[in-house]
Parts: sequence; C-alpha cells; structure tokens
Amino acid sequence: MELKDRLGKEVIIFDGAMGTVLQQRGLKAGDVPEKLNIEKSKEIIDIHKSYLKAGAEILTTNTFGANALKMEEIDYSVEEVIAAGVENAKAAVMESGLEAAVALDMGPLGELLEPMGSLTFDEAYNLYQQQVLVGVEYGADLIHIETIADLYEARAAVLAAKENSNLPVFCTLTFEEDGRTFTGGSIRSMISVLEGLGVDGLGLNCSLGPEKLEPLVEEVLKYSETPVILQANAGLPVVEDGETVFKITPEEYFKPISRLYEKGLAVIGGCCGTNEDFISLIAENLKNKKVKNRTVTSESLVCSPSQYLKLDGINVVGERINPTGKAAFKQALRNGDLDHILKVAVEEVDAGADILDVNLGLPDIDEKEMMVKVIKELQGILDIPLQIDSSDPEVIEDALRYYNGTAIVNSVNGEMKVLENTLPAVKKYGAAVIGLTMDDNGIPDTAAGRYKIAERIVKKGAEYGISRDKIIIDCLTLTASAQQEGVKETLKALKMVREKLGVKTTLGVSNVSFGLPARPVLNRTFLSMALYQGLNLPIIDPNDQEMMAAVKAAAVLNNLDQGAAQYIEYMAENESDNDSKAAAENSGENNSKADLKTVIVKGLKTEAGRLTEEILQEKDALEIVNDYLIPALDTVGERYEKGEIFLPQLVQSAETVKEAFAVLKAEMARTGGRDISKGKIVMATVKGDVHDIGKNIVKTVLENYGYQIIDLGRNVNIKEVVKAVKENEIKLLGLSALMTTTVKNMEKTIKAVREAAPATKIMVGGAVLTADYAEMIEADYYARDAKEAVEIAKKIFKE
Ligand code: THG
Repeated sequence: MELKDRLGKEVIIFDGAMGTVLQQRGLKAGDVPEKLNIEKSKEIIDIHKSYLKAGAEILTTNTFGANALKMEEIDYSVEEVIAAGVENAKAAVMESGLEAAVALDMGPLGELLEPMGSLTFDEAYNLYQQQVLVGVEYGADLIHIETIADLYEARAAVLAAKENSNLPVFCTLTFEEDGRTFTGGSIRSMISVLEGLGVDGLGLNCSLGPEKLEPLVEEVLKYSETPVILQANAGLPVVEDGETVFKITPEEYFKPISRLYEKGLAVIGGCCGTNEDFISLIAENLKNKKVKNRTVTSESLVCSPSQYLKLDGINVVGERINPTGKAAFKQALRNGDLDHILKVAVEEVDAGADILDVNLGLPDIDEKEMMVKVIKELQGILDIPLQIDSSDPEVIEDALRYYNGTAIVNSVNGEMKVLENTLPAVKKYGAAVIGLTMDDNGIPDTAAGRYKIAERIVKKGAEYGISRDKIIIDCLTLTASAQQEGVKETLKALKMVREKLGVKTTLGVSNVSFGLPARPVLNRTFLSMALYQGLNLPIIDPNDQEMMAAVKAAAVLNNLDQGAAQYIEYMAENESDNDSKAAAENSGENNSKADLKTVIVKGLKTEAGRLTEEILQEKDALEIVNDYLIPALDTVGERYEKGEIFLPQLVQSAETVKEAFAVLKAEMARTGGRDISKGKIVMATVKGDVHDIGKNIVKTVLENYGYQIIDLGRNVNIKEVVKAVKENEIKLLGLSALMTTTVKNMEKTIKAVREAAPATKIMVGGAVLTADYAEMIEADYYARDAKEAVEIAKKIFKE
C-alpha cells in the first residue's frame, strides 16, 4: 500500500536523529552537518541504513538546515546539498533492499520573521520554495517540515511545499512545557492553521522527551482531524563534563509512546538523542499496527497564533476598521497613516471585541497593498483573530496569505460568480466565511427566500470542501425606517438558519436604525431580539458600552455564560475603567504622559515618537527614559513573563521604545545634553554557534532600555571577544550559545575573559543553558530571557 493510503490507518515508523548521531560519530561544534552529504556520503548512507534495519519506513534526508541563508557559510549550494541528501537516502534504500519513503527534511530558517525579525514572509517562502523544488527534482517522496517554533514560518514552509509539489506534506512544531512555541503559538492554533492549509500529517517534534510532551500530544489527538505525528527528543539534554547527553533509554522512551499509540498516534519517530535502538523498539511493537480510533472534538474556531476563539457562544466583531462615514479614517487611509488605524484597533480590543473586521475599501487607494500592510501591522500588536472584509477576491486572497492565523472572510453571497471567485481561496487557507443571503436578484423579501440562499451557500461550500463549521450566514439587517416589515423577516430567517442549517450567524446590527432618531435604542433592542433568535457574531461598535452590556446580558439569559461568570467580570472591569477615566478627567491633568506608557505597551510606534516630542517640551531626555520608557518596558516584560503577551508583542513594544529613543537622541545631539546611554555591553554568540536569534532579541530589548550594545555577531572568536571587552572597558559581557555542542566554547571564552579582564561581569544565555550549568562554567549570571538580562544590566549599572 502507498504511504498516503496507509497514513492514519496503519502506524508509520519514522527514523530517529541525524544530528546527534553525527556528533557521536565525531562531528565537531560549528561543523555543518549538511556538508557531509557530499564529503562523507558513505557515513550518511550508513546512518540511514541503520534506521532502515531498525524498521523505519520513512527516512528523513540530512537537509535540516539546507536553506540558502544557512548554506551561505559553506562552499556548496542548496541544490548540491539537497540533491546529495536525497540521493544518499535513496541509495540507502536501494542498498538495503528494504522499502522506505524518502522525506525531504526542512527545518527552521535560522532567522526570525517579521514582526519579530527582519525576514519577510515572502523571503521565507522563497527560501523554502528553493528547497522544495530541488527535493522534487531529485525524487523525494514527501516533504517533512519540522522543529518550527513560529507558526508564520510554518505557514510559509507549508505553502511553499504545497504550491510547488504534489507530495504529501508533514509539519511538526516544537513546543515548550507550557504548551506554547517559543513565539507564543498555541497547540489549538497550530492545528487550526495547518489543518486549514491541508497538511497530511501534523504534530510535535524535538524540545522535550515523550513523557513531558504527552499532555500536549493528547491535546493534538483530541482536536486534530489530521493524522498526528510525534518525534520527541530522548528527554532534555543534560551537560556532563562538557558533553551533551540524553539520559532516557529506549525503554523509557517507548512507555509514553505506547500510551499515545493507544490514543491514536499515527506517525512515530525520534528526534535529538534518539538512535536506531529507539526506532527498533518502536518498530518491533507498533509497525503495521492499526491506528487506534479516536473521537475528535470538531469545533468552529478562528485564531491568531497565540489565541483561538471557539465560535460557540456570542462573539463580538468590532466594526470600526472601516472608512464608511468616517472622514478621519478615510484621510488616514489615503495618507497611509497606519497608526490611526492601529489605534482604532487597539481601542476596539480594549473595549472587548473578540474579532476585528478589517475593511479598507476606498476607491482611490490600492486596497490590496493597504490590506496586506495593515494585516501585518495588526498581527504584530494584537492577538485576536481578524475578519477580512472586502468585495475584491484578490484582496481577500492576499489578506489570507499574509494573515498568520485562521481568519473569517466577509463576505460572499449567493451569486454563483462570487462564490466561484472567492471560495477557492477560503478553502486553500482554511478560513471561515460569511455568506450573505442575497444573490443576482437582490435580497429576498421573505425569510424562506433568504433561507434558500443560505442553503445554496452551504451546499456550494461543501463542493469546495468547506465544512459547515466554517460557514457563517448573514440574513442581512434591513433598515426599519425604509423596510419596516423586513426586520422581522431577518429575525425569522436567522432562526431558521440556526435551527435547520445549524451554521453560525452574523448581522451588521446598526443598519437597522438608519434614518430614525435615538439610534442607539433601536440598535440595542434589535440586537437583543436577534440574540434571542440565536445570533452568534454581532458586528457592532464595541466602544458602545450599552451594546456590549446587552451582549453580555444575553449570554447570561441564553444560558451560554455559566454562572454569569463573564458577565460579572465584565461589569466589574467596566466599572473600574469608568471610575479611573472619570478621575483622570476630574484631575484636569494632561494625559499625554500617562499615555506614552500605554502607547509603548500597546506598540504604537508613530504615536510614541509624537508623544515623546510633546513631553520633551517639559522634561529632559533622561527623565523621559526613567519615568516613561523604562516603566513601560517593565510592564511589558512582566506581562510577557506571565504569559499574557508573547514574543511578537514584546518585540513590538521594544521597537516602539526605539522610536521614542530616536527622538531623544536627536534632541541630545541638538542640545549637547547629558549622555542618555546607561552603559556599554558587549554581546556575542560564541565560536561554533551560528544561531543568533536569542542574542538579537536580548540586544533589541537591552538597547531599548537605554544600554549601548556592541554586537560582535555570531560565531565569534575568543580573541575578538577579549579584545572588545578590554578596548571598551566593558563592565558587562553577554554570551549566547544555542547548541549543546557550543557550550564548551562558552566556557573557554569565559576563562579567557576572566584572565584578561577580571572585573568584567559575564552573563550567559541560550536555549540549552540552565542556571546550574551557567554556574558550572563560572559565568556570573544566567539570563533565562531578555527580561532577566535587563535585570542583570540594571544591577551592574546601578546609578
Ligand atoms: N454584514 C456584514 N458585514 C458588514 C455589514 C453587515 N460590514 C459592514 C457593515 N455592515 C457593518 N460595519 C459597519 C461599519 C461602520 C459603521 C457601521 C457598520 C459606521 N456607522 C456609522 C453610522 O451608523 O452612522 C457612521 C460613522 C460613525 O458614526 O462614525 O461607522 O451588515 N457581513
């Protein structure tokens, strides 16, 4: 049977680690494993063969880092390395006489994507595309994307794989113990996004041992309709005598695997620290076994990377990102003033919106370009799902491509042409879609007529492979002043759709009151009536507290908000918000200074620059740094540590402070005032380690706390570090190492610096480091993350 037919029915055995096995065979820190495809192909073929003998049915090519960014450092091209990689795996299959598929392995690119880093989505896509094309040319049987920590990068890789090949695509992400990826991605968002893109297998790899990953894999098994993959590490690596060792035995490794097999795991292999013994134990027990049936909880949901939203109760869609009737918004769109738009968005989120509708339709702007820009900016500062509102299928397609999550498309209607132009993109990106109950003949007068169109949309959706739980029907609000009898038909149609079609419903509520006085009363009453009929997604202005209160109340009265918990919480928060607003107004104080802090916490860059200039009229630069910038960053750091915000928002706030700093620096240059730098820090990623993502994040954050960073880059020689430390009389040095193999070089660097500059304090960080290990290699401080690095710097540079 073909692999694709067996997938999800019979357990499929993957191979185990390549990198750690190569290290055991003498690969040195800093050596590029992919080079060996060409220089030591026999050794690579040997390792593949050992996995085949152990029972692996899929071999992963030794091409984890074979992308153009990483291959810059070696003498071979991406094409040479991947061609050799695929050929080695094929040769192993041939020589062994066993049957196995060859998976083109693609790992992370090694640089962060926007907004956290500088790599664009398109650049990431192009890098992966290049790998896919070579893999296909040389005959890979499937594409395996693995160890990805950023959902956006996973999306780029999966799209590159699917758009440039017909091969099955597997994708596994790497999670930390808190159930999130390094950039804050959640399990549920991963499932929603990858399943939406139509991958053939999804799951987890690397990071922890199978026992620690067990609850996370259970969550995937509970919610993923797609076959589930696990390739865990042989436990967390520990460093003993400068060597990295994985402590778990094959037997210990297999125990949780066998439990997960009972729960429906479909594809099983190993990651760092595993070898043929691990694979052979799995194969002995599970090869060719039937995948256990599991009940999948299928739910309507939309998501951002860090937050998913179950569409099961009442969820408010904020309508304010929309130029209709708003001169200021139109002007902002024409001027490309994104900050105005972002401010509107932040306000809506603060007011309690669950989803934001994004409509940028103005005849005299390039809607497509603007839509992509706004989406990229919005997803850098917010983490609630978006609703793409456009009548142009091309705008929708691009918006869905660059949106890092599962969005709602607003909208299609019952016209065949519209359905045919829009549904393919909805399906391709796994979005949900709003269907308006109108067609070429307009809006039917009767509820039955609208229901019929709703039925047609659901049917057409099914033809494109869009399931009911991704369809939301809008029975269309009519205006009470002009079509009074139509209002009740809308409500009737809504009830029919809810009860008979069983899909979710939405309505733009405020239409109802056009042309009549006291519109809020009509809006609120209509909203309540619609909620009684089962409206799920009211599109409203969330800043209207009465409307929001009606939504919260209806959730209680419809028995959706058990124990009225959310109602009580909302009312309590609202009261205190209103109190503090009133207090601020009464005190008559100009709020712009308090606002600068908020603006930084929210990540509004242009606004931060503008406010800083304003405050400079009254205060000097250093005061601004100490009174506003630092406290704002402290707040952001605390929220990051609590898991309330994630890496994209942390970096965004740091970048926002950069804008404020730029204004302050310009002012210092003009007036020749005091130096606002809080001290000089040298930073470097140690010799042998080319991974500098972590170091770069820490650098950005430290810079924005006011420290001057002398960045020596990555793979830095010991001598170079010593020289920089001595020449600049450095009080604090930061060293980073991501790989277990380079920690040894970190120790050597520390020794050399100690001899040359005994007064310099050294902090260390990196994925594999622990406080214990930092102490062992005689670093002064261990910085778990950027926030801790700041605490250390504060201690060293006490004023
Ligand atoms: N169904 C679906 N989508 C929709 C609608 C709908 N999208 C657009 C609209 N209707 C809902 N969104 C808005 C957005 C802005 C305004 C109203 C509805 C708005 N209204 C002010 C008014 O009502 O007078 C005008 C300006 C102002 O007060 O600032 O701004 O029905 N699927």
